[in-house]
Amino acid sequence: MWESLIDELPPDRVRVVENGAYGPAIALAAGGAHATVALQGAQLLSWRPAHHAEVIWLSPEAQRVEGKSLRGGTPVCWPWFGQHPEGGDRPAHGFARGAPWRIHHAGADEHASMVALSFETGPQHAQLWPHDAKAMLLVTLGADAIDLELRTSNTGREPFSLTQALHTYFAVGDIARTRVLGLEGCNYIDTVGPWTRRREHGPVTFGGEVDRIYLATPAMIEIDDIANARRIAVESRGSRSAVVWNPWIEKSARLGDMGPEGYRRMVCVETANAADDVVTITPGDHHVMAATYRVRSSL
Ligand code: TA6
Repeated sequence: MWESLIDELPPDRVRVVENGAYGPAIALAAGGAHATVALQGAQLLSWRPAHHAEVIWLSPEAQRVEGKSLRGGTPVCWPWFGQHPEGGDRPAHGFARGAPWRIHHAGADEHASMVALSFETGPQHAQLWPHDAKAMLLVTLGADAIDLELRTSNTGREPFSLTQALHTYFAVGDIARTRVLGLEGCNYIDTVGPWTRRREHGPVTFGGEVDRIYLATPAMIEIDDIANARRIAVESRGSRSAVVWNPWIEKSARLGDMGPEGYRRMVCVETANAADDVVTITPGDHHVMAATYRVRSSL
């Protein structure tokens, strides 16, 4: 994979597209697969592998708001997941997901197309999170898989703690006919109502709001999208926690941007460093958390 400036690459493989609703984005293509990543928040908006339908869910009511992530896709929760431990008026899921990211480099070879987007903390973030850090999201698209690699570098003089998530909304045919496999035996924090630690005994199924942080998770988790007769594999690196979320009816109504019955067509399975799974990065060091997604027919 050679690195280059985007305008030196074949435009059918990597190109900047101006999307009215979502702002400037990078369109990637490789081997019959297509993906789109918005520059705002480095948010994956779409991924269609060769021979499969769209895998990423984006709300029909997603609206671009400066400083906010769109509803759906893969919001990059960084440099914290959920509510900041010190509370206050800090935004949920950190400040990188709504911020402008820059194109750092891009590349294409006979197998894959990729783009690297970068984000650096600055004085405007000091009140929220007083650390010097750089985040790089590397999106690599092949014919049958997409890899999201989130690299955090400590560019300051003090160690810092980080929690984060690739908060991916996956498109499913019907949440009531969807299961998440691979979490059997894991402990989790149930955050619906008073936070309670429980143990998972079987496939995760959905008959109401589900919002759980699974701990000591395996590298491989699968979404059984029964209605679409497909399995979506979520293979993680640098992560020992995963979030499974579906807002169901009432929370969807409170969120207000899920679209009519949108909750039925999505499930979040998030590769994370969250809750007990906190990362500490010393000056000059870095940490990589990544997820590779693949789809296969389950017929
Ligand atoms: O990852 C699950 C979660 O933390 C839910 O509790 C819900 O808040 C969701 O993220 C979406 O958060 P957002 O701030 O994007 O509305």
